[in-house]
Amino acid sequence: MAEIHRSACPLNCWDNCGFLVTVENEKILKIEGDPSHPITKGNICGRGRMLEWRTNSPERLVYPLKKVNGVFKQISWNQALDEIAVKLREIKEECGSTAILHSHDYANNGILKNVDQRFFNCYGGVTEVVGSLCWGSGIEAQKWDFGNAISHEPDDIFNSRNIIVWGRNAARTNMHFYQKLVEAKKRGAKVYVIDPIFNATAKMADEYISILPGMDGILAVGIMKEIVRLGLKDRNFIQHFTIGYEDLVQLISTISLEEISEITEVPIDVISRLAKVYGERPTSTFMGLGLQRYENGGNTIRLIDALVAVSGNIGIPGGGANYANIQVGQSFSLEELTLPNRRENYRQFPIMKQAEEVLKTTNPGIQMIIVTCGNPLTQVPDSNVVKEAFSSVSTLVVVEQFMTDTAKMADYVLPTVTSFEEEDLYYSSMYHHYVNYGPKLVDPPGEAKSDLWIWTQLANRLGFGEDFHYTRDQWLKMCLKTLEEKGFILEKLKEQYTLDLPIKKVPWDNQKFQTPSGKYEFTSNQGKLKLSLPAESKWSNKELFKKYPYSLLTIHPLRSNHSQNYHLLQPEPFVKVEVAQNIAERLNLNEGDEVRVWNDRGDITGIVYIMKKSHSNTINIDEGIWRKFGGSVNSLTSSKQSDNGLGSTLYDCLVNIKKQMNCR
Ligand SMILES: Nc1nc2c(c(=O)[nH]1)N[C@H]1C(S)=C(S)[C@@H](COP(=O)(O)OP(=O)(O)OC[C@H]3O[C@@H](n4cnc5c(=O)[nH]c(N)nc54)[C@H](O)[C@@H]3O)O[C@H]1N2
Ligand SMILES: Nc1nc2c(c(=O)[nH]1)N[C@H]1C(S)=C(S)[C@@H](COP(=O)(O)OP(=O)(O)OC[C@H]3O[C@@H](n4cnc5c(=O)[nH]c(N)nc54)[C@H](O)[C@@H]3O)O[C@H]1N2
Ligand code: SF4
Ligand SMILES: [Mo]
Repeated sequence: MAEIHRSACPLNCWDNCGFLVTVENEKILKIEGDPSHPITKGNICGRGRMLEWRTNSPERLVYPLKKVNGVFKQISWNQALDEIAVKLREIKEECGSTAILHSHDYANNGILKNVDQRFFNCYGGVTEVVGSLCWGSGIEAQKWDFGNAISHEPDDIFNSRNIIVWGRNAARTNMHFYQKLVEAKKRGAKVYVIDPIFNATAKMADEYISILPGMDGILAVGIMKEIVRLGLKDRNFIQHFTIGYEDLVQLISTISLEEISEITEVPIDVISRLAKVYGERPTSTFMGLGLQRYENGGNTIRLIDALVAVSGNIGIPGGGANYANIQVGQSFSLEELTLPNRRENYRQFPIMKQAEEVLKTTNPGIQMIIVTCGNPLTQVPDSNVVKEAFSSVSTLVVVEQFMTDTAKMADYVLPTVTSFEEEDLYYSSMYHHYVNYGPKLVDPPGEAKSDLWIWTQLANRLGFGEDFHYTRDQWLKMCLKTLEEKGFILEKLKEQYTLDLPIKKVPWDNQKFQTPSGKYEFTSNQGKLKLSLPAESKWSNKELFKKYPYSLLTIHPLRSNHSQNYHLLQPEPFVKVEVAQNIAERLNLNEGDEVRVWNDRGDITGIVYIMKKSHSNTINIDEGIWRKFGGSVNSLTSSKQSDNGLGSTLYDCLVNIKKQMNCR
């Protein structure tokens, strides 16, 4: 008989939805939204529904595999784990433990997914990846300005008079925020979307502002100039709760509104109108992560934060510089779980530069890469270099559910479970403050095992098994240690399936910031605000712009979470090259034409679609597509780091495009 169980979405996403999962005869039949979830209220997206297929797919990896003479052979778990353990022991003895690179991302929001870090720390410490392809420069920027990157609770949007959606593709990537936007608009709020692409969120907005990619910080300067000129600044907030305002005043005097309009390609009257919108408090700003994947990304977020501060929209209901909500992740006792003090030695590579570092670093050189919760061959920038680096090491181990581009390159592939096959807690530090519980609902197919089981088995073989001998409840309680003191207990979460964390709902309402000065810092110890440009633009690199006159964005796909769903889609996916109308006109491109897009790093071919209202000279190819379907688009992107060091510059990318001759 079919039974319906409550559960949760494990995907790396803003929304962290509650699920109702139908199970019959030990099989997942259907995934729907849980109407009782306080935020996600029964609505989920196709990526969530497709987890049924991710679990039941005949393409699932179900046995450990070893590559012998270029061909994968099924082996036993004992053989796989024994051989990997021997290598780990030998490498540590001969070269030191940092000759191992742990390459990972955050493909699964389960808290126990962090146990891999405990394993590597207890092993002695390895080479770790630091920074983030995703949101790194924005988080760092908000830490400089506010001391932390935290957002208003979702329903606070109903207190806003105006809502600015700045570089967040809400209708596609953050559906419950989008639903709240629609509701807020119905209740009378005005919605403004600033984005180079006229996306589905722009369609519902009161006004769409199109901008040259990477120039948002300069636009924020223009808006601040107008706020000051029109006498709309919040004198009281600036005087009592901030430092460094004089530096900001000096900075905005170095550029004219005409210059700003020319650089950003936003008309002066629009800039002026936005100043009035900010002055008409409360105005909330919802920044997306698209904004900061540029070399100037940190400074861009800082200038937008400054705009929110100058206009007096910080610490008030309906306001806020909403970017991420890392107080969610910070609530857990992750150090209890990961044991960073157990490292005897460690080394760090910036995540975007991991491949270059593998190729050039010595003493010790990387002897082995272990990949968890990531698909670096498609997701890490400059993927031709990633391929070279990952083929250069003697042993590549990939823990996976499917034969991805990265898994294909591995020497050992270890099959892991999906979220319905193990128990975990799911949280996302991107949007809301609820944690969800996901019980184990079915057994895994074949010999697939949980990541936790794999680390435990390897730890047993390497002599630190006692650090892994806990029950699931004990593991989960370990993560909740500090929260339990505040009455947030596992038993209650298991009973209710979702609980809200005891965290700030309107950040900075007491005007006490977590910065060194305790104030909002226009000027931080880390540096002053600047007028900075992306690395690849007509204003910053004229030579490059002559060769490559178009900006390439590679935004998140509608129907896939990064690379996780492409192989499950019908009809089979292909590379869609979306071009601005002016490019189509200039190059005489029609929808359906095959084109080649290239730069010095690589090239890709795909089929033309025309974006009728988007910013001139902009191209988009959604990220995540596998090699067998024509990817990866990351063969074009740059591995440069952002200005504050922790972020990627994935969207800071100039390319050229050409119609392919039909030689068939
Ligand atoms: N469907 C779907 N949803 C997802 C994901 C997914 O893969 N698929 N991934 C999840 C993850 S991990 C993340 S990080 C989030 C990301 O969520 P978002 O931040 O919404 O996603 P992005 O695709 O990075 O792009 C956001 C928007 O930024 C715009 N943009 C790019 N450059 C600029 C610029 O210079 N200025 C301005 N103003 N806008 C710019 C893009 O055109 C796009 O509309 O989405 C999550 N949700
Ligand atoms: N060009 C371009 N590149 C991008 C981006 C972009 O906007 N443009 N976005 C960047 C962003 S925001 C992000 S967050 C990254 C995401 O990069 P990744 O996290 O690497 O991408 P995913 O495709 O989500 O997942 C990687 C793999 O993890 C596996 N996996 C899922 N669950 C588990 C599990 O429980 N255990 C293990 N061991 N594996 C599991 C999946 O099968 C999948 O193959 O990509 C970045 N790359
Ligand atoms: S991918 Fe995001 S929106 Fe879709 S079901 Fe999962 S958490 Fe919800
Ligand atoms: Mo991300």
